[in-house]
Amino acid sequence: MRAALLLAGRGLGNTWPNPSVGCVIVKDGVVVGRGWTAPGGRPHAETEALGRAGRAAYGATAYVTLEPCCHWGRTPPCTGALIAAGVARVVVALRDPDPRVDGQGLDQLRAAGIEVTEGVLREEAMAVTAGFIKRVADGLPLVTLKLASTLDGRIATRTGESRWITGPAARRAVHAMRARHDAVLVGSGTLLADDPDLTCRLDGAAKIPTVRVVADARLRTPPTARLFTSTAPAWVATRPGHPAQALEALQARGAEIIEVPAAETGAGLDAGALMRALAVRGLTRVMVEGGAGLAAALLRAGLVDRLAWFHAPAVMGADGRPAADASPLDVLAAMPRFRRVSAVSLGPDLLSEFEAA
Ligand code: AOF
Ligand code: ZN
Repeated sequence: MRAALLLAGRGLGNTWPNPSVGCVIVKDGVVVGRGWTAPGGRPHAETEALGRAGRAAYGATAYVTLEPCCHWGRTPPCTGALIAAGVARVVVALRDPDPRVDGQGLDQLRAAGIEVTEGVLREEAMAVTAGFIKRVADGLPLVTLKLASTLDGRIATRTGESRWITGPAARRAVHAMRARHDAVLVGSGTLLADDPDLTCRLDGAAKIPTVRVVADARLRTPPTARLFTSTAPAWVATRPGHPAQALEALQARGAEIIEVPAAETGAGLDAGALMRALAVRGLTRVMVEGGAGLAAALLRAGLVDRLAWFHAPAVMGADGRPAADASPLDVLAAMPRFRRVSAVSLGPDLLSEFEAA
């Protein structure tokens, strides 16, 4: 199952709206087939592993990180494939919360005389499958907020200079992080300041294109933005009511417009509605790369599941721009808190990763 979980990790960022699943088939103590969910979400992990195992799957044990599907979707059910191959035992980490499956896959396997074990390395499987589970169960994507700041939490000088605070190793790690997410999201301020293309540039990464999303209530994104020079999808989320001409100018550049209600405060979009709109479109894992306004809105709304904070060994001072904009806070009890799950040195910088506490 640990090997299957590692395989599932390979598909992260590549399988939305589907989960990334891993499957290892073992016969007489020997691995005869391995598979993980293919780019775009199909074929499923079990089909891939069974294809490699061939006739060796007969009488074998299949270790799968998620309950095999039992519905006819765009591919035939994996339960049918496991049964047809003559697999003797199926070990599953997690139940699939998709209402078309949700325990029925396990029932079908048992009814066919296959021995089923459930719940092996469940916690670890939850961590890999968290984005898909959140989309299905809560209608929200898993949100990772990435920040790169000085030790005193500053992301740019008062004149807006920000390139570069962290070193090359940290910046490469950011590209690897993008690769494990379905989409990268920035606020329009960051887009206007940096004109980033937000693609994942990483040697050797076989990756479906990462979706780039701009949260842009005021529709400030210019049709000339570098975002539109790449063929990877570009989505612009904005409030309703902008002139059709302005929307069409962006659509002509390939942008997909997503209408989201404005925040009640009047500044920006409603953060919860924005995230729900992204989940409805199938996104399971969204990485937020700033700026400070968007970061603050998401933190305030309790929508940040994971925090990836790069600290450069430098101090800017109080006139530098903060990582998250001032959000009025009178009592410590109201402050969003996180639990650190890892810390790693990247050249001179430190990457700490946190989960919502
Ligand atoms: C598996 N193995 O590797 C994955 C599964 O649209 P379809 O037909 O591809 O079905 C998508 C659903 O299949 C998805 O919502 C989830 O329940 C399951 N994903 N199942 O047995 C896999 N990726
Ligand atoms: Zn399946």
